[in-house]
Amino acid sequence: MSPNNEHPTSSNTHHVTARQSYALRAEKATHPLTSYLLRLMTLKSSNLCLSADVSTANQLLSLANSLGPAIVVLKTHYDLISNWDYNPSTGTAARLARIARRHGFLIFEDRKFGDIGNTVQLQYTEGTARIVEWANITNVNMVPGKAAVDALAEAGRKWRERKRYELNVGLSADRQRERDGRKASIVSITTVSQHFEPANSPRSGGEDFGEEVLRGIEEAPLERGLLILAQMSSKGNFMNKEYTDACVESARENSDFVMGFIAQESLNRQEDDQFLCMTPGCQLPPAEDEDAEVKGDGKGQQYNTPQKLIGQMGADIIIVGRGIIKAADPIIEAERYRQKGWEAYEERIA
Ligand code: S5P
Repeated sequence: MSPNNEHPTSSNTHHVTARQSYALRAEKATHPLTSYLLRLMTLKSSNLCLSADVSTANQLLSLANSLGPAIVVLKTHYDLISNWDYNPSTGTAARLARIARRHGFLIFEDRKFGDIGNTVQLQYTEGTARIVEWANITNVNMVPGKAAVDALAEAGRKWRERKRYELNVGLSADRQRERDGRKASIVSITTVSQHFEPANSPRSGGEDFGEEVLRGIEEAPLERGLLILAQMSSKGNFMNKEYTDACVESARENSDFVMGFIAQESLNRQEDDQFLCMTPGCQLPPAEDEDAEVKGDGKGQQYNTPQKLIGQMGADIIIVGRGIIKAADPIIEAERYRQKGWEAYEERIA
Protein backbone atom coordinates (compact mmCIF):
# COMPACT_ATOMS: atom_id res chain seq x y z
CA MET A 1 0.00 0.00 0.00
CA SER A 2 1.26 3.44 -0.75
CA PRO A 3 0.51 5.98 1.95
CA ASN A 4 -2.22 8.51 1.56
CA ASN A 5 -0.78 11.13 3.87
CA GLU A 6 -2.18 14.12 2.05
CA HIS A 7 -5.63 15.27 3.03
CA PRO A 8 -8.11 15.47 0.20
CA THR A 9 -8.09 19.07 -0.90
CA SER A 10 -10.76 19.41 -3.56
CA SER A 11 -14.37 20.13 -2.83
CA ASN A 12 -16.52 17.06 -2.32
CA THR A 13 -20.06 18.30 -2.22
CA HIS A 14 -21.32 17.12 -5.59
CA HIS A 15 -23.37 14.16 -4.28
CA VAL A 16 -27.07 14.79 -3.75
CA THR A 17 -26.78 14.14 0.02
CA ALA A 18 -24.40 17.09 0.37
CA ARG A 19 -27.20 19.45 -0.66
CA GLN A 20 -29.98 17.82 1.33
CA SER A 21 -31.02 18.83 4.80
CA TYR A 22 -30.37 16.42 7.63
CA ALA A 23 -34.15 16.28 8.14
CA LEU A 24 -34.76 15.09 4.59
CA ARG A 25 -31.95 12.58 4.85
CA ALA A 26 -33.50 11.29 8.10
CA GLU A 27 -36.64 10.46 6.15
CA LYS A 28 -34.73 8.68 3.40
CA ALA A 29 -32.24 6.79 5.57
CA THR A 30 -32.82 3.05 5.77
CA HIS A 31 -30.68 2.45 8.87
CA PRO A 32 -32.89 3.27 11.88
CA LEU A 33 -29.99 4.66 13.92
CA THR A 34 -28.80 6.88 11.06
CA SER A 35 -32.31 8.21 10.68
CA TYR A 36 -32.55 8.82 14.43
CA LEU A 37 -29.18 10.58 14.54
CA LEU A 38 -30.12 12.89 11.67
CA ARG A 39 -33.35 13.79 13.46
CA LEU A 40 -31.42 14.45 16.66
CA MET A 41 -29.04 16.71 14.75
CA THR A 42 -31.98 18.65 13.35
CA LEU A 43 -33.62 18.96 16.77
CA LYS A 44 -30.45 20.19 18.48
CA SER A 45 -29.01 22.17 15.52
CA SER A 46 -25.78 20.32 16.12
CA ASN A 47 -23.38 18.26 14.05
CA LEU A 48 -20.82 18.00 16.81
CA CYS A 49 -19.32 14.84 18.28
CA LEU A 50 -17.24 15.24 21.41
CA SER A 51 -14.20 13.00 21.62
CA ALA A 52 -14.09 12.57 25.39
CA ASP A 53 -10.46 11.47 25.66
CA VAL A 54 -10.03 11.80 29.41
CA SER A 55 -8.57 9.45 31.97
CA THR A 56 -11.11 9.06 34.77
CA ALA A 57 -14.77 8.09 34.88
CA ASN A 58 -15.63 11.26 36.79
CA GLN A 59 -14.06 13.46 34.13
CA LEU A 60 -15.94 11.56 31.44
CA LEU A 61 -19.33 11.77 33.16
CA SER A 62 -18.88 15.38 34.12
CA LEU A 63 -17.95 16.34 30.52
CA ALA A 64 -20.95 14.37 29.24
CA ASN A 65 -23.20 16.26 31.61
CA SER A 66 -21.87 19.72 30.95
CA LEU A 67 -21.36 19.44 27.17
CA GLY A 68 -24.33 17.14 26.50
CA PRO A 69 -26.64 19.96 25.35
CA ALA A 70 -24.23 20.95 22.54
CA ILE A 71 -23.45 17.54 21.08
CA VAL A 72 -25.22 14.72 19.23
CA VAL A 73 -22.58 12.02 19.72
CA LEU A 74 -20.13 11.39 22.52
CA LYS A 75 -17.13 9.32 21.49
CA THR A 76 -15.37 7.22 24.11
CA HIS A 77 -12.13 5.30 24.29
CA TYR A 78 -13.19 3.25 27.29
CA ASP A 79 -9.67 1.83 27.63
CA LEU A 80 -8.29 5.32 28.38
CA ILE A 81 -10.36 5.45 31.56
CA SER A 82 -8.26 4.21 34.47
CA ASN A 83 -11.24 3.42 36.72
CA TRP A 84 -13.91 2.30 34.24
CA ASP A 85 -16.55 0.49 36.29
CA TYR A 86 -17.85 -2.55 34.39
CA ASN A 87 -20.94 -3.11 36.53
CA PRO A 88 -23.83 -3.31 34.03
CA SER A 89 -26.36 -1.53 36.21
CA THR A 90 -24.35 0.98 38.21
CA GLY A 91 -21.11 1.23 36.25
CA THR A 92 -19.64 3.88 33.97
CA ALA A 93 -21.52 2.83 30.80
CA ALA A 94 -24.87 2.67 32.61
CA ARG A 95 -24.33 6.15 34.08
CA LEU A 96 -23.23 7.51 30.72
CA ALA A 97 -26.35 6.06 29.08
CA ARG A 98 -28.55 7.93 31.55
CA ILE A 99 -26.78 11.21 30.80
CA ALA A 100 -27.08 10.46 27.07
CA ARG A 101 -30.84 10.15 27.36
CA ARG A 102 -31.10 13.24 29.51
CA HIS A 103 -29.29 15.45 26.98
CA GLY A 104 -29.96 13.50 23.80
CA PHE A 105 -26.76 12.12 22.33
CA LEU A 106 -25.55 8.75 21.08
CA ILE A 107 -22.58 6.90 22.51
CA PHE A 108 -19.83 5.90 20.08
CA GLU A 109 -17.06 3.64 21.36
CA ASP A 110 -14.05 4.33 19.14
CA ARG A 111 -12.75 0.77 19.50
CA LYS A 112 -11.31 0.48 15.96
CA PHE A 113 -11.71 -3.29 15.92
CA GLY A 114 -8.98 -4.75 13.73
CA ASP A 115 -8.66 -8.52 13.88
CA ILE A 116 -10.04 -11.66 12.30
CA GLY A 117 -13.81 -12.01 12.21
CA ASN A 118 -14.14 -14.41 15.10
CA THR A 119 -12.01 -12.30 17.43
CA VAL A 120 -13.78 -9.01 16.65
CA GLN A 121 -17.14 -10.66 17.34
CA LEU A 122 -15.94 -11.74 20.76
CA GLN A 123 -14.34 -8.37 21.48
CA TYR A 124 -17.59 -6.62 20.55
CA THR A 125 -20.01 -8.76 22.52
CA GLU A 126 -18.05 -10.44 25.32
CA GLY A 127 -15.17 -9.74 27.67
CA THR A 128 -15.11 -7.14 30.38
CA ALA A 129 -16.60 -4.23 28.46
CA ARG A 130 -19.39 -5.91 26.41
CA ILE A 131 -19.35 -2.90 24.10
CA VAL A 132 -22.45 -3.93 22.14
CA GLU A 133 -24.56 -3.54 25.28
CA TRP A 134 -23.92 0.16 25.80
CA ALA A 135 -22.41 1.72 22.66
CA ASN A 136 -24.96 2.71 20.02
CA ILE A 137 -22.11 3.00 17.54
CA THR A 138 -18.66 1.49 17.20
CA ASN A 139 -16.06 1.36 14.44
CA VAL A 140 -13.76 -1.03 12.62
CA ASN A 141 -10.37 -0.74 11.02
CA MET A 142 -10.86 -2.80 7.88
CA VAL A 143 -7.20 -3.63 7.30
CA PRO A 144 -7.75 -7.35 8.15
CA GLY A 145 -10.31 -7.48 5.32
CA LYS A 146 -14.03 -7.27 4.73
CA ALA A 147 -14.64 -10.31 6.94
CA ALA A 148 -14.14 -8.10 10.00
CA VAL A 149 -17.10 -5.96 8.92
CA ASP A 150 -19.24 -8.97 7.99
CA ALA A 151 -18.51 -10.56 11.36
CA LEU A 152 -19.39 -7.43 13.33
CA ALA A 153 -22.58 -7.04 11.30
CA GLU A 154 -23.52 -10.61 12.13
CA ALA A 155 -22.81 -10.05 15.82
CA GLY A 156 -24.85 -6.84 15.76
CA ARG A 157 -27.81 -8.60 14.13
CA LYS A 158 -27.71 -11.51 16.55
CA TRP A 159 -27.51 -9.21 19.52
CA ARG A 160 -30.52 -7.22 18.32
CA GLU A 161 -32.59 -10.35 17.77
CA ARG A 162 -31.71 -11.71 21.20
CA LYS A 163 -32.42 -8.35 22.79
CA ARG A 164 -35.81 -8.08 21.08
CA TYR A 165 -36.67 -11.58 22.23
CA GLU A 166 -35.61 -10.81 25.81
CA LEU A 167 -37.61 -7.61 25.82
CA ASN A 168 -40.69 -9.41 24.53
CA VAL A 169 -40.30 -12.16 27.09
CA GLY A 170 -39.76 -9.53 29.79
CA LEU A 171 -42.81 -7.53 28.76
CA SER A 172 -45.10 -10.55 28.56
CA ALA A 173 -43.83 -11.79 31.93
CA ASP A 174 -44.58 -8.35 33.40
CA ARG A 175 -48.09 -8.43 31.91
CA GLN A 176 -48.65 -11.91 33.30
CA ARG A 177 -47.53 -10.76 36.75
CA GLU A 178 -49.81 -7.73 36.54
CA ARG A 179 -52.73 -10.01 35.66
CA ASP A 180 -51.84 -12.25 38.60
CA GLY A 181 -51.58 -9.21 40.89
CA ARG A 182 -47.94 -9.98 41.64
CA LYS A 183 -45.11 -7.45 41.78
CA ALA A 184 -42.73 -7.40 38.83
CA SER A 185 -39.68 -8.39 40.74
CA ILE A 186 -38.16 -11.55 39.32
CA VAL A 187 -34.53 -11.33 38.37
CA SER A 188 -34.17 -12.52 34.82
CA ILE A 189 -31.68 -12.05 32.04
CA THR A 190 -34.09 -9.39 30.80
CA THR A 191 -33.98 -7.26 33.89
CA VAL A 192 -30.21 -7.54 33.97
CA SER A 193 -29.78 -6.42 30.38
CA GLN A 194 -32.42 -3.72 30.75
CA HIS A 195 -30.01 -1.78 32.91
CA PHE A 196 -27.94 -0.98 29.82
CA GLU A 197 -30.81 0.85 28.20
CA PRO A 198 -31.10 4.63 28.28
CA ALA A 199 -33.18 6.21 30.99
CA ASN A 200 -36.93 6.66 31.08
CA SER A 201 -37.70 3.81 28.78
CA PRO A 202 -40.05 0.89 28.97
CA ARG A 203 -36.78 -0.96 28.45
CA SER A 204 -34.94 0.69 31.32
CA GLY A 205 -36.61 -0.83 34.30
CA GLY A 206 -39.10 2.00 34.73
CA GLU A 207 -36.82 4.66 36.20
CA ASP A 208 -38.56 7.99 35.86
CA PHE A 209 -36.44 10.96 34.87
CA GLY A 210 -39.43 13.25 34.41
CA GLU A 211 -38.34 16.62 33.09
CA GLU A 212 -34.79 15.42 32.70
CA VAL A 213 -35.33 13.62 29.41
CA LEU A 214 -34.67 15.58 26.22
CA ARG A 215 -38.02 16.58 24.79
CA GLY A 216 -39.00 16.27 21.16
CA ILE A 217 -37.49 12.89 20.43
CA GLU A 218 -37.97 9.37 21.68
CA GLU A 219 -35.11 7.26 22.99
CA ALA A 220 -32.65 5.84 20.48
CA PRO A 221 -33.68 2.68 18.63
CA LEU A 222 -32.28 -0.63 19.69
CA GLU A 223 -30.29 -1.08 16.48
CA ARG A 224 -26.53 -0.84 16.70
CA GLY A 225 -24.44 0.87 14.03
CA LEU A 226 -20.92 0.59 12.66
CA LEU A 227 -18.60 3.16 11.11
CA ILE A 228 -15.78 1.95 8.90
CA LEU A 229 -12.45 3.71 9.33
CA ALA A 230 -12.00 4.55 5.66
CA GLN A 231 -9.55 7.46 5.84
CA MET A 232 -7.49 8.79 8.72
CA SER A 233 -6.51 12.27 9.79
CA SER A 234 -2.97 11.32 10.75
CA LYS A 235 -0.02 12.26 8.59
CA GLY A 236 1.57 9.42 6.66
CA ASN A 237 -1.24 6.93 7.23
CA PHE A 238 -1.42 3.94 4.90
CA MET A 239 -5.09 4.12 3.97
CA ASN A 240 -4.87 4.54 0.22
CA LYS A 241 -7.64 4.86 -2.35
CA GLU A 242 -7.87 1.14 -2.96
CA TYR A 243 -8.45 0.55 0.75
CA THR A 244 -11.00 3.38 0.98
CA ASP A 245 -12.90 2.04 -2.05
CA ALA A 246 -13.04 -1.42 -0.45
CA CYS A 247 -14.49 0.17 2.70
CA VAL A 248 -17.26 1.75 0.63
CA GLU A 249 -18.02 -1.57 -1.07
CA SER A 250 -18.19 -3.30 2.28
CA ALA A 251 -20.51 -0.61 3.63
CA ARG A 252 -22.88 -1.13 0.70
CA GLU A 253 -22.84 -4.89 1.35
CA ASN A 254 -23.78 -4.37 5.01
CA SER A 255 -25.95 -1.29 4.83
CA ASP A 256 -28.34 -2.59 7.50
CA PHE A 257 -25.48 -2.28 10.01
CA VAL A 258 -22.95 0.17 8.58
CA MET A 259 -24.04 3.78 9.11
CA GLY A 260 -21.11 5.31 7.31
CA PHE A 261 -17.47 6.15 7.69
CA ILE A 262 -14.80 7.82 9.67
CA ALA A 263 -13.27 9.71 6.80
CA GLN A 264 -11.92 13.07 5.74
CA GLU A 265 -14.52 13.59 3.01
CA SER A 266 -17.98 12.32 2.15
CA LEU A 267 -17.69 8.95 0.44
CA ASN A 268 -21.19 8.94 -1.04
CA ARG A 269 -20.65 8.31 -4.74
CA GLN A 270 -23.45 6.17 -6.13
CA GLU A 271 -26.83 7.82 -6.42
CA ASP A 272 -28.45 5.87 -3.61
CA ASP A 273 -25.52 6.04 -1.14
CA GLN A 274 -26.75 7.52 2.13
CA PHE A 275 -23.74 7.06 4.36
CA LEU A 276 -22.75 9.42 7.13
CA CYS A 277 -19.28 10.89 7.18
CA MET A 278 -17.89 11.56 10.65
CA THR A 279 -14.63 13.45 10.61
CA PRO A 280 -11.90 13.79 13.23
CA GLY A 281 -8.90 16.07 12.92
CA CYS A 282 -10.97 19.19 13.50
CA GLN A 283 -9.96 22.37 15.29
CA LEU A 284 -10.84 26.03 15.17
CA PRO A 285 -8.34 28.87 15.40
CA PRO A 286 -8.56 30.79 18.67
CA ALA A 287 -11.70 32.93 19.04
CA GLU A 288 -9.59 36.09 19.23
CA ASP A 289 -7.75 35.31 15.96
CA GLU A 290 -10.20 33.53 13.69
CA ASP A 291 -7.98 33.91 10.61
CA ALA A 292 -5.06 32.07 12.15
CA GLU A 293 -3.97 28.81 10.61
CA VAL A 294 -4.79 25.59 12.49
CA LYS A 295 -1.72 23.47 13.06
CA GLY A 296 -1.22 19.79 13.87
CA ASP A 297 -0.49 18.47 17.35
CA GLY A 298 3.14 17.58 16.71
CA LYS A 299 2.32 13.86 17.06
CA GLY A 300 0.98 13.23 13.56
CA GLN A 301 -2.51 14.61 14.01
CA GLN A 302 -3.61 17.06 11.28
CA TYR A 303 -6.44 19.54 11.73
CA ASN A 304 -8.93 21.25 9.49
CA THR A 305 -11.67 23.71 10.34
CA PRO A 306 -15.40 22.83 10.46
CA GLN A 307 -15.87 25.16 7.50
CA LYS A 308 -13.48 23.12 5.37
CA LEU A 309 -14.64 19.68 6.55
CA ILE A 310 -18.38 20.27 6.46
CA GLY A 311 -18.57 23.06 3.90
CA GLN A 312 -16.10 21.75 1.35
CA MET A 313 -15.41 18.09 2.05
CA GLY A 314 -19.01 17.10 2.65
CA ALA A 315 -18.51 15.76 6.19
CA ASP A 316 -21.69 15.41 8.26
CA ILE A 317 -20.36 15.38 11.80
CA ILE A 318 -17.15 16.89 13.16
CA ILE A 319 -15.34 15.00 15.89
CA VAL A 320 -13.52 17.29 18.29
CA GLY A 321 -11.41 16.29 21.27
CA ARG A 322 -8.64 18.50 22.61
CA GLY A 323 -9.97 21.58 20.81
CA ILE A 324 -12.79 21.50 23.36
CA ILE A 325 -11.63 19.60 26.39
CA LYS A 326 -8.34 21.47 26.76
CA ALA A 327 -10.01 24.87 26.33
CA ALA A 328 -10.13 27.29 29.26
CA ASP A 329 -13.92 26.95 29.24
CA PRO A 330 -15.02 23.74 27.49
CA ILE A 331 -18.72 24.68 27.64
CA ILE A 332 -18.19 27.95 25.77
CA GLU A 333 -15.81 26.27 23.35
CA ALA A 334 -18.21 23.39 22.62
CA GLU A 335 -20.89 25.94 21.83
CA ARG A 336 -18.48 27.76 19.47
CA TYR A 337 -17.74 24.49 17.62
CA ARG A 338 -21.45 23.66 17.48
CA GLN A 339 -22.22 27.03 15.95
CA LYS A 340 -19.41 26.90 13.41
CA GLY A 341 -20.28 23.35 12.38
CA TRP A 342 -23.94 24.24 12.00
CA GLU A 343 -23.24 27.40 10.02
CA ALA A 344 -21.02 25.44 7.63
CA TYR A 345 -23.83 22.91 7.11
CA GLU A 346 -26.44 25.62 6.54
CA GLU A 347 -24.22 27.33 3.99
CA ARG A 348 -23.61 24.02 2.25
CA ILE A 349 -27.27 23.19 1.76
CA ALA A 350 -28.32 26.78 0.99
O1 S5P B 1 -8.44 9.34 11.59
C1 S5P B 1 -8.74 9.45 12.76
C2 S5P B 1 -9.70 8.61 13.35
C3 S5P B 1 -10.07 8.84 14.67
S1 S5P B 1 -11.37 7.91 15.30
N1 S5P B 1 -8.20 10.43 13.53
C4 S5P B 1 -8.52 10.63 14.84
O2 S5P B 1 -7.99 11.56 15.46
N2 S5P B 1 -9.46 9.79 15.45
C5 S5P B 1 -9.83 9.97 16.88
O3 S5P B 1 -10.43 11.25 17.03
C6 S5P B 1 -8.66 9.92 17.85
O4 S5P B 1 -8.48 8.60 18.34
C7 S5P B 1 -9.11 10.87 18.95
O5 S5P B 1 -9.89 10.18 19.90
C8 S5P B 1 -9.98 11.89 18.24
C9 S5P B 1 -9.31 13.19 17.86
O6 S5P B 1 -8.94 13.90 19.00
P1 S5P B 1 -8.36 15.41 18.92
O7 S5P B 1 -7.99 15.69 20.34
O8 S5P B 1 -7.18 15.40 18.00
O9 S5P B 1 -9.48 16.26 18.40
